[in-house]
Amino acid sequence: MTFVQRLGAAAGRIEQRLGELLAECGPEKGERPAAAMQHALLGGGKRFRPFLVIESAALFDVPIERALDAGAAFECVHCYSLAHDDLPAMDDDALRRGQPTVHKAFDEWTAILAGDALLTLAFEITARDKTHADPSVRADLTHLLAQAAGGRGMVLGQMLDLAAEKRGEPQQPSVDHVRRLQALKTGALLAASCEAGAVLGRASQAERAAVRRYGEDLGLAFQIADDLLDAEGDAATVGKATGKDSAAGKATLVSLIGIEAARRQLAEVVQSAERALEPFGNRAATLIDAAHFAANRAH
Ligand code: GRG
Repeated sequence: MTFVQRLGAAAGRIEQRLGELLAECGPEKGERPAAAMQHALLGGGKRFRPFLVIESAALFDVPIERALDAGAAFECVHCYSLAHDDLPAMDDDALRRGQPTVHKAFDEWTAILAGDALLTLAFEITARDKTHADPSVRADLTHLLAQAAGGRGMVLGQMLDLAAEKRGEPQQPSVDHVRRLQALKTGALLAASCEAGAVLGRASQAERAAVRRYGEDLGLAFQIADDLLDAEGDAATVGKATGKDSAAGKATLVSLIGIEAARRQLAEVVQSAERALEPFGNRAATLIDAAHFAANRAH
């Protein structure tokens, strides 16, 4: 099986489980938030974060069935962040995953509430005993996800991004500033997804730290690839508007150091991700493929 086939097969399982979890824990069918949450959560997306949870857990012999719910929780947070990011007050997008964004398909207040409900659903899932039999593992997962999503993680990254775009702060963003912003906005959830697999597998501290380091490099690679796609990709392939960063005068790694240097940095972080997984030998082959996929993706 190629990497893309493996990702696609996992995405099918994840999609199915997300639908089941929405039915089990989400609002009653027919209620307005249910339809909007479904729009935000189902029918598209690479499901890369749950895939990372599943594959990191597999390093520690955790079968996919025992990693699906934790992965689904990470995807709920990711989909909430996309629904909110697309709002007019934030990035103002009409297209996501080749479909109308949630506020275009419904309206703004519904998109805000559906996002809120998805974020909350994520923590309901990590707290459920179906997610893991051991309450200390559930508490660890909940803590990890909250830290990655919150005011020291993704929300702070989004805040820095919007402050730069809408308030011109800081006036001359440095490469370090952009890297920190991106590590928080995109990297925090990706790194935590990898770490969650180690939590599910009750990995040692050293193993957990190695998987985390891999996840941080992967997050950087993912974001540099996103900047390159925005600079070079076309909307039909990427599934959302491109060229937005330069149109908004946004500082990205690409705008600060140029396409060629960004490509070199991308290759370096992929190598660093590979090094982090050396202790796992051949068992880490799929995660190494995942780092290459994140770096070379076309959407
Ligand atoms: C609203 C608190 C809050 C945060 C939003 C995730 C995010 C933060 C903004 C999304 C903007 C963006 C395009 C970020 C770049 C990287 C990224 C997260 C891309 C989308 O993730 P993919 O490619 O999407 O995994 P799919 O559709 O495959 O799930």
